[in-house]
Amino acid sequence: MEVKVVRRVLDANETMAQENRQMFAEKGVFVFNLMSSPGSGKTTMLVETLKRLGSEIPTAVIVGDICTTNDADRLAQTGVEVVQINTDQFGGDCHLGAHVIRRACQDINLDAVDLLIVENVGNLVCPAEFDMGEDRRGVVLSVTEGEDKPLKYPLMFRVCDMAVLSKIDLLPYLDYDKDLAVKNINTVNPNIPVFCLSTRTGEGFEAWMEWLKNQVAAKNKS
Ligand SMILES: Nc1nc2c(ncn2[C@@H]2O[C@H](COP(=O)(O)OP(=O)(O)O)[C@@H](O)[C@H]2O)c(=O)[nH]1
Ligand SMILES: [Mg+2]
Repeated sequence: MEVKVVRRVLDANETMAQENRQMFAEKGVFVFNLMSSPGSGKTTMLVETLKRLGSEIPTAVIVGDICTTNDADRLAQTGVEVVQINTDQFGGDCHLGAHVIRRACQDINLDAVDLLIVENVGNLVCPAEFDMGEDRRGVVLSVTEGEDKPLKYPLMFRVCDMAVLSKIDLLPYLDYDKDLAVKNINTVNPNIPVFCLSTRTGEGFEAWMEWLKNQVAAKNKS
């Protein structure tokens, strides 16, 4: 019985995700869903990304958290349009479902943006199960989380198109095997690029920015 209920929730989400995908295609918006456990550095990385993008690509951000507008406030300081979703209004969900994204898009002028970035609720499990109609998914894993997390939470790494190994400025202070972490990510998903970067020092940022810009350009061409 319970399994059927869960199935229905996922089916309903899938239907709405396809409708979202159609809407994003019609509007010519590339949608990137960024996921990770809480505190791995998503907001910090996005703030730096938006600063570096400047006016090059018109961008909007949807940010999900259970409570507070802290992240939206940080992101809005870059000047981009930001919509905060607090999932406690939707039962405290640990992820952003397709219906929530649809609702948030009503507050964004999709005709005016080419890139929509979604910072998902901090969680390495649930967000991986919910398609929102995005074009690409990314996962951030910080070096303080241990090398083994891709093996422990494989679905998240399997559904993603890229991964970021964040906070590499901390490596000198840690007993952490960066190569093993990258190997574990590629064991779960052999084809995805892994960007090792630090928002603190800017190391590795160019490669990630280039990947993002190429993805947006590829969608605009198609
Ligand atoms: N040393 C270091 N700290 C970072 C880096 N990126 C983020 N942080 C810190 O990690 C904490 C969590 O970052 P935040 O962006 O809020 O993570 P989120 O929960 O994934 O959005 C904050 O205290 C950040 O200052 C980094 O590249 N290096
Ligand atoms: Mg955040």
